[in-house]
Amino acid sequence: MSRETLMKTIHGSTLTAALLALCLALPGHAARAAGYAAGKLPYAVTIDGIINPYRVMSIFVMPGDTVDLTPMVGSTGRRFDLLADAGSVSRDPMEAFRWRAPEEPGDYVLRISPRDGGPRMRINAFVMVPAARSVGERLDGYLIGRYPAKARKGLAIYQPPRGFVRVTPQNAGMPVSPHFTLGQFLCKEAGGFPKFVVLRRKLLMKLELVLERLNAAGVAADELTVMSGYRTPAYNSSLGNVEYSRHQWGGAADVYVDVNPRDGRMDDLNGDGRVDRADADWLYRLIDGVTAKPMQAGLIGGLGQYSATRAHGPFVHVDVRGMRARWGVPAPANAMASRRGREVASAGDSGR
Ligand SMILES: [Ca+2]
Ligand SMILES: [Ca+2]
Repeated sequence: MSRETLMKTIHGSTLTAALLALCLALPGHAARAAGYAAGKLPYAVTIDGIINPYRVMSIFVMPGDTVDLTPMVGSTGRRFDLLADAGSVSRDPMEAFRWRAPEEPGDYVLRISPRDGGPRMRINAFVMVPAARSVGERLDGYLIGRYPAKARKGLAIYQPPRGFVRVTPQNAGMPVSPHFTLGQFLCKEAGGFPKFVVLRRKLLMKLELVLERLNAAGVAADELTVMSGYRTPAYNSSLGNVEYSRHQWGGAADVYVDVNPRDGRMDDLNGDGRVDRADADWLYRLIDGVTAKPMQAGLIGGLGQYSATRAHGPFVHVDVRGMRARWGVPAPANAMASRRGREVASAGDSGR
């Protein structure tokens, strides 16, 4: 793919003082374990309405899509530049940038930099290959399978994806957020490159929040192990999993903490000398409150907890389906959970 360098520079500035207040209210100032940094900048940028405080973030768009990027500078008067290595950039009357993605699928880079110096924000822009290019159940030879013909409850989040991110050995290691790489979310289906993945920015933001919360709780972890991220419908079906698993829409991850010792299994998070369901319970409870603040309301979703089996250690499922769902609720929380019976009961048909 040609990489004609098209550098567009336009300055942006301002929003309201109210937005700045929101920006300053972002979490990240709690005590953290040594060696971990949340990867946040001293400013934030709203990307299509979602506030991003991270030094690196990703957007997943279709060819020709437009994305609005608005630095949140409040009354500080700071001005910013946006440089894109492809596509076109304009500035709207609200002093926000609008980037139009190129027609050619691929991965591109946007950089937002304060004019008065300071660290830049890097946004990796993945222009997806349209699903319409599929031949049968395959895209460029890679088996995707068939998405459910009917969206669950008619919800838009269950419509088949419009496109897929092409993953090669060259871009699999690309960071998609400060502590996660694109390749971590690949489907576990065997086979060679190119592969394709669907991933949602909200999931990355939620996983970063979880990592931050872990460190605030004294667990010195600079990564989460993603046991399962994206699943193609073909792979999901081969697992015998529920038809509408959020993994198929790139909005779910099964994760555990494996840094001490790094042995391929969950760590002893609750410090009782054993690795078992109680550690998944511990992680579940930590994640349960991660979207409690109004700021994080956009990241709500499902949370489920799983015991170890012969095939895997204990882990926790996290997703950003946009509504609350809970399953595998830890025992001491059951009394509270039964009072929210409908939520727990409804999780069964929409879990994993
Ligand atoms: Ca471990
Ligand atoms: Ca334990």
